[in-house]
Amino acid sequence: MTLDEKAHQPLAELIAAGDSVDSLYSALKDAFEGERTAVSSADDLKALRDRWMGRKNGLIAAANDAWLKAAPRELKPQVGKRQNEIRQAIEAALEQAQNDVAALGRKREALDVTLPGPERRLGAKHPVRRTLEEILSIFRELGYSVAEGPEIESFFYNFEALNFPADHPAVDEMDTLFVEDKMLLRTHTSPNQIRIMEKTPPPMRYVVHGKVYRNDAPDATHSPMFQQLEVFCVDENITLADLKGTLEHFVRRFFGRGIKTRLRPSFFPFTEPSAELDITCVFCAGRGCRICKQTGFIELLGCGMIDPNVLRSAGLDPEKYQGFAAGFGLDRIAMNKYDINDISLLYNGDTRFLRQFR
Ligand code: 2NL
Repeated sequence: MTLDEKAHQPLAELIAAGDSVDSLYSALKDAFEGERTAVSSADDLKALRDRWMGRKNGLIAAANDAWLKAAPRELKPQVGKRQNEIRQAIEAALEQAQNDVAALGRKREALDVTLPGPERRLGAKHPVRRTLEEILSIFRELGYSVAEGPEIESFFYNFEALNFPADHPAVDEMDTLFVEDKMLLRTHTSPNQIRIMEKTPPPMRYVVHGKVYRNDAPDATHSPMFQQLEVFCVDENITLADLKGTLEHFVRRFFGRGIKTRLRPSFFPFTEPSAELDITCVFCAGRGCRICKQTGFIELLGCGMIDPNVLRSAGLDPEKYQGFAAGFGLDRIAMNKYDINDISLLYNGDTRFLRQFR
């Protein structure tokens, strides 16, 4: 006789045939557990619930009628207890199965390969970085090496080796951020050039670049940190003509063939003679506009022949070697190129600004 048949058979007859109350309920429970583990969908679950807990035709209802209600008086308490236990156990198991099936449904939804993927937030190359890379590639073409150096520098490398007189205003604590006595945040990238000259035999051609720091009040054109790029060349027989030719080549490659240059005498402690290089205004092609203040020219960089005192403090003989150097703020060039009117936009980390450079 199958279990289904037994569930409809009066209890007294089953016992007469050799079953017991315990064995009958254990068999029911085992059968339910077996069927329950096979459930893998909402339809399976509904079939299982109807088969076991259906009010009219369910197996538990059948056992209630054939076993409990028809039980001999002396067995009633035992059968009633087992009947209650199995009903509660099956209800609990069905509820658990209901949760499992729902979770399975959610998992299947997450695997819907036809849905669009999540949006990827792409980064963007910072305008100063773009400018830097473009400039580096122009100088690499000319055989220049690229170097970076420490941002915390000694007073010696930042000032003394660069021929600053002791009372130079740039040394003043108004401009320089000291870390401790005689150690400071570099105010320019030039100290790294001294380091390179000290350990490199001429000829040398280098671009040095990096962050520099000054104790300036921040405004639209000043930031306490900005980025500088300097180029220098040391060899025998280097003249002002080499400086001029190199910078003119750079300007035409970077800004375009139509740009004209002019050298204007200037002063820096570390170069002699010194000059500033102006270029015809890239916004009005030299006709005069708001950007160039109607002059037709914009100031691009400072430059000059490396002062003999600087060569000497780097261990080079100025009778044998000469050099030229030039330096500019990368931020200013990037602002020019991308028409950015406030330096703080470059450094406040606002992704809405940076996203424009994708
Ligand atoms: C400016 C001007 C300049 C240099 C930087 C330099 C470095 C050494 C020796 C000589 Cl080690 N010169 N660098 C020379 C002239 C100008 O920068 O206005 N920068 C923002």
